[in-house]
Formats: sequence, C-alpha cells, structure tokens
Amino acid sequence: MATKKKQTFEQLLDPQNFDFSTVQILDEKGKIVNEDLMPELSDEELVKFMEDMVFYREWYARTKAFSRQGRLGFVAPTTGQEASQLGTIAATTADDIIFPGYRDIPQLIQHGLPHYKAYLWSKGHVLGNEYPEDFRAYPPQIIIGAQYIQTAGAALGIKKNGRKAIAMTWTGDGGSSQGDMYEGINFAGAYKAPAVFVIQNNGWAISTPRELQTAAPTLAQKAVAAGIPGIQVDGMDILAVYAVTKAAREYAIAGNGPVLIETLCYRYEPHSLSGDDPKRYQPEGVQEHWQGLDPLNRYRTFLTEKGLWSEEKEQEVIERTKEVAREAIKQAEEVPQQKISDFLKNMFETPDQITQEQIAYYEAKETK
Ligand SMILES: Cc1ncc(C[n+]2csc(CCOP(=O)(O)OP(=O)(O)O)c2C)c(N)n1
Ligand SMILES: [Mg+2]
Repeated sequence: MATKKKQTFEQLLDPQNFDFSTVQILDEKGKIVNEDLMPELSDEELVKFMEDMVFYREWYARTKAFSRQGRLGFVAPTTGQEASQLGTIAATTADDIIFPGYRDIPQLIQHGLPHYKAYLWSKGHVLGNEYPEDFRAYPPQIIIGAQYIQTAGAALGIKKNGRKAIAMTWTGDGGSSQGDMYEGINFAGAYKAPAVFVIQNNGWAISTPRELQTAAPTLAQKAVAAGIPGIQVDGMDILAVYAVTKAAREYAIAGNGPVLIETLCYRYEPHSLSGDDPKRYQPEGVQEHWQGLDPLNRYRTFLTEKGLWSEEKEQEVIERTKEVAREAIKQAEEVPQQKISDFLKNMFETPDQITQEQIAYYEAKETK
C-alpha cells in the first residue's frame, strides 16, 4: 500500500505535487517504515494514542449494546476508523473549530463534548445539539458534504479575526462526490483560508463502492483543481494520520491556505445500526483483509515492543470506558424527554405559519 519513495512534508504540501502515493509510518506488522516522517512524541503521548483507540473501540461496543436495548436513536459505527478519527483530531487544539459528520462522534468528544450529549444527540434530543459558548464545534452534519462549505466560511472568519487556528472537517468517500465538497475546497483555496479538509475513505457510501464515486485513482488528487495540497494517508496508521494532519495544520496556520487529506480506512460494521447488511454489498474477504490492517493491532505490537503497553493496561482502559459509558447513558436518560412542541420551536428562530400551527396543535395535546 505504502510508497517506497522518500517523502518529505515539504513535497507533500506542495500544491504542484502530483504524486499521491499513500503516506505510511507504521506498517500493518507494527514496524516503523518511515522514520523521516515520524512525529516527535513523548512516551506518554504515544501511550495516549493507544488509550484513545481502545477507549473508542469499547465506547462503540457499549453504544451498540445500548442501541440494541432500544435506548438510543441513530448510531453510525466507528470500529475500524479509530486511527483516522483520533489521529486527525489529535493534531488540533481547543482553539480550532471542528465540523464533524454523523460518524465523527469520537472527534467531538475528544474536542470537549460531554459524553452524555453524544447520547442525547443520538436520541434526537434538541439538547444534544446545544453546546457551551466557548466550545468550538458544530453538531454532527447529516447533509453529506455540507460541512465543507461551513468549514470554508469558518476558516475565512478565523483568518479575518487574525486568530492562529484552523477550521477542520471530515466527510466520507461518498461525500467527496458532492458539489459542496468542491465548492468548499475551492473557496477556501482562493481565499487561503486556514482549513483542513479530511475525506475518510472507508470504501463505501452505504452500499455504493468507492469505484462508483469517481474515475479518479485517488480522492486526494481532487485537491489539484482547487490549487491546494492533497495527501493520501494510510488511515489505519495513527502515527501517519497524526503526522500528516499536524503538518497540514501548521501549513494552514502559516497562511498558506487549506489542505485536503484522504485517509484510507474501513468500517467493520454496517453503515448505521438502523438496518443495512454489508454482506449484501461487500465482496467476501474484504473484512478479513482490513482486519489484517487493524489500527489497534499494529499499534499494540509497536507499543508492546517498546515496553509501553500490556494486557493489564488495555483491560484498565476497557473497564474505565464501560464506567464512562454507563454514566453517560444514565445522565442522558435523566434529562426530561423532549416535547414535540419543543422540537418544533427549535426549527426556526421565527417559526413560519405551518410550524406555528403545529406548535399550537402539539401544545394543546401535551397539556391534556
Ligand atoms: C445530501 C445527502 N444525500 C444523501 C444522504 C443520505 N446518506 C446518508 S449517509 C450516505 C452515505 C455517505 O457515505 P460516505 O460519505 O462515504 O460516508 P460514510 O457513511 O461511509 O462514513 C448517504 C448517501 C444525505 N444524508 N445527504
Ligand atoms: Mg464511506
């Protein structure tokens, strides 16, 4: 998968670089294969990556169990995408504004969203979308690709305010076919707005394979037409994802404009827990292929060989995660159920006539 050619960040961040071979630092066997791009990280920081990946694999397992018990609403599986999600968000700071998609709940929580709010959002509760004033994030976007436009605008705002920060967003391989994605990167490129655009290419948009999204050999090369750098990275390698995103952030903050990053990854589970069956649209053997590239397995080998990880440590993280998830669902369930009228009141700042009529109708019903 990875290139054997020597890569430097200078070359990768050159808008005229038309070599989109995959950046990899840690291979599937847990060996460092690209020492030159290795980020400078302390042992604690290296361990934190593993803790985070173990945490979100277990968090998803808990979330799935709550969903199966009928206690949640919409849930988009994240298993398999840990390195892609956590490596990108790890390169941001609290000053950056993030625009996640519906699958990007881990990034939101890492950025500061209280865990129980993630569950309120899943339940469709309006309070799941209500964030503290100083929390620089937008609720998960459902309209595929729309977050790219919002990110371009927010990044221009950051530039105009002279802040040293970026706006960052994620969409999928499916989202990379949407007009919004092209408009977003084009606008941000023209205004040299400090944005980092991520395409998490997990191979499918529900049941539509990546091959039917575009004839382009990579999604990273879509950056070329916008005149901005595009980088394809092994999305199962947290070190590479982090290193590339960090370099992109620095490039954007230095005033050079946005960067597009494609992370090659895979989701082990269905598109959502609402019913699709990947066996009906994914060829046999695909799951096994990607399991051989698993982000946790390779990183566990790497850390264990360095004497920084053990089974006991992993078990500790899993137990802590179960506790956090139990507390989060409890807190979410303690929040009074939302009334239909409250939901409608949140549709518009000034409700139109039809919405006003509906609010009156439901208020009358609710007071009976
Ligand atoms: C504009 C728009 N069109 C269609 C949909 C329905 N839809 C929801 S998820 C999805 C697939 C998106 O796939 P991808 O961008 O690859 O992200 P992934 O779910 O694989 O992470 C579609 C078509 C939508 N939400 N918004
Ligand atoms: Mg996809």
